[in-house]
Amino acid sequence: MLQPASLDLLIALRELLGEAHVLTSGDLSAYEQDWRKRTRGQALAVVRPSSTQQVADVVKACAQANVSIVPQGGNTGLVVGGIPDNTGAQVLLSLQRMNTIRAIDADNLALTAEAGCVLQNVQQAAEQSGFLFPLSLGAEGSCTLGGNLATNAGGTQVVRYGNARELCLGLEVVTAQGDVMHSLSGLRKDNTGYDLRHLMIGSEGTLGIITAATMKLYPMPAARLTAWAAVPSVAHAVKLLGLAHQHLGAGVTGFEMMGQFALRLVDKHYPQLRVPLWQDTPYCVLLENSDSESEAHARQRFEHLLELALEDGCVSDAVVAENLSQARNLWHIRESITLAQAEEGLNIKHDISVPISSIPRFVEETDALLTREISGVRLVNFGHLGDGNLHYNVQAPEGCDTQAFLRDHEDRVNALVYQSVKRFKGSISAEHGVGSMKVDSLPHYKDPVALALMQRIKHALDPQGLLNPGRVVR
Ligand code: FAD
Ligand code: 2HG
Ligand code: ZN
Repeated sequence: MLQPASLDLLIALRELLGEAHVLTSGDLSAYEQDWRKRTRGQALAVVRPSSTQQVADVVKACAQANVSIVPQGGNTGLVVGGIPDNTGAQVLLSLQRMNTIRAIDADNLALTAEAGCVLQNVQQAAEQSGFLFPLSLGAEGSCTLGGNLATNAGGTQVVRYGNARELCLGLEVVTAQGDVMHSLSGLRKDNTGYDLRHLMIGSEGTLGIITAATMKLYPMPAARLTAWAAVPSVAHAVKLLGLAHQHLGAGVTGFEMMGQFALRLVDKHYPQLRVPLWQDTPYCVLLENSDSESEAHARQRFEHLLELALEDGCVSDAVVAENLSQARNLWHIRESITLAQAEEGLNIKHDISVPISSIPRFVEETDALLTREISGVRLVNFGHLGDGNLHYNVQAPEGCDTQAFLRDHEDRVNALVYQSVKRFKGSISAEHGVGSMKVDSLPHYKDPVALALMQRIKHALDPQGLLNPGRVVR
């Protein structure tokens, strides 16, 4: 039975948005269940505003009723941060109808888009105007620009262009009080006080609701070449990264490493992708080289790099994609690891970063700890080596009951991995955020003064605790 106050709020929301955009019945799993299907919540209502003013009005109505709000974009987040809890008392605010590209300013190399724009649509809009919008990740067909900024998403081009944060010039945000902060300036320089844009980016919907953003564009490179290399060890992959930086300079736009078991899973679940070179090597690397001159220039520099790497022994074999379709297939293999892991069954994810120089020792020591502790454990190690960010995931031993594995081992596995991360001065969340999955671990691994400041900022901006409570900080 709904409380009278909740009923009043539903009436107010329907008046603001219309019946069709305040959902309380039917199949709401797309909004209430997380991408990995590990958690299901229940919302008082799913609301779908179509303008910044409507978002502000919804926030004001919720604030008056003291009802909390969970903002949601594409619901592809991996840390259970964008679904409601199971009380049936929260409003799930979907930004999906706010999907207009507002402007492209060619001379300022900038694009302004609403928060609910799907990332792939933003990339395509940039491309149609002759520009590159470089943010790229496996979920780009369904994640949204607002979600990317709220999580400070990384992806596969960070080594050259940075995270979502580095790409953002300005934001429009609805505050916890329902006011609108208009800061879509597109300025590259503005030192008029605290940078609230950077405070909002990565705040996972706990400080404000992003409704639009102005993002940087780049000239389209003349050529992009992709190579796939077998490397004898993680240390050799790091060495190859150094060589790539030295010989390709800013041309290095992607540098991904994939362990043999991660590729075995892709081969098992998606054999049509024909994973190259994986059977005889512990790790493979996917490298992308962008060139502002020509394809011939790019190929010559790339081949020179790979010759040096083969001579040096840090690469044992390599293939360079001959054309766009081969390059796309190589990237498709890399992007399919998450899906192949999901096909294999429930698993434990870690999205860690340590200084690149420490990656080989981190992997060696943590592999040894886990394999000693849990017999038969399978390690799915892959990720953005160019950024020092690994998805150091753990799959249950073959044939075991995965639910039981998670129940019996998840906390211990997390503690072992996080303590190892701490020893190497790393981060327990490099790109996916904290959400609710890591909120209780954070106090053990974050500087206590930094955490206390975060709590004070949260309280100052959202004193009623209405925006995505229980996520990031408690
Ligand atoms: P959601 O999942 O809807 O929300 C994520 C968080 O942001 C929640 O806390 C939510 O409350 C908040 N939020 C959403 N929209 C707003 C808004 N407008 N204002 C305020 N808060 C908001 N992530 C990476 O960083 N790099 C990767 O390479 C990567 N690859 C992925 C591959 C796959 C196959 C999948 C499933 C996920 C991957 N992710 C990756 C994780 C995920 O796609 C990103 O975190 C993405 O940025 C989330 O966007 P979204 O629109 O789906 O956000
Ligand atoms: C990626 O880099 C994503 O593919 C997902 O960040 C990582 O599945 C994962 O653990
Ligand atoms: Zn990633």
